[in-house]
Amino acid sequence: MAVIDNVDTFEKLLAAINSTNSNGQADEIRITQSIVLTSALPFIREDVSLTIRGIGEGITLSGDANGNGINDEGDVRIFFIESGQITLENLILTNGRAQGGDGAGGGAGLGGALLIYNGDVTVTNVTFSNNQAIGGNGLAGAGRGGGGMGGAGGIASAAGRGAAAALAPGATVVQTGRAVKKAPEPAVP
Ligand SMILES: [Ca+2]
Ligand SMILES: [Ca+2]
Repeated sequence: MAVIDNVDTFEKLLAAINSTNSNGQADEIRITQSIVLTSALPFIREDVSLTIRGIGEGITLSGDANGNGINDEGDVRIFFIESGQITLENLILTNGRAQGGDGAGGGAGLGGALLIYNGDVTVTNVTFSNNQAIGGNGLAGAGRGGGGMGGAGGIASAAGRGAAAALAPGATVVQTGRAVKKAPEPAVP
């Protein structure tokens, strides 16, 4: 098992995900400082199992990529889980943003903090706060695509489009411990 300790910057977190994804081992990434993502992280395509754990109280991962302290355009989703047995533990996920693509009808914005495309995900003692999922802009004023629907306070059910988290059909998630919305997560119709 590979343990990557003292992850305290965005660059280290990015490198840790890239190195654990395909190393043939079960891994643990230990985050020791709160981190603001400056761009989207790599997809998690873990080959065995991976635990991402905050060490200590109040370890926060923020999607506030443009660094202005609010959740707005230019911010990013925090985790995209494509595969693997994944555990997220002792973390606060905040200011994550999923923005659907623009175009005819507009794309759905899925899972502001956490999008689980596939895999088995366990979420333990994780707080979701101030995340948004926003549909893209449609053509000719047709309006926005589906976004921010359902599950604003936690993890949406299959095919949900939750502001905090969304699961694709077939993905599974187990949630234990704290998972509390701290601030309103506006849904954009
Ligand atoms: Ca691995
Ligand atoms: Ca921002």
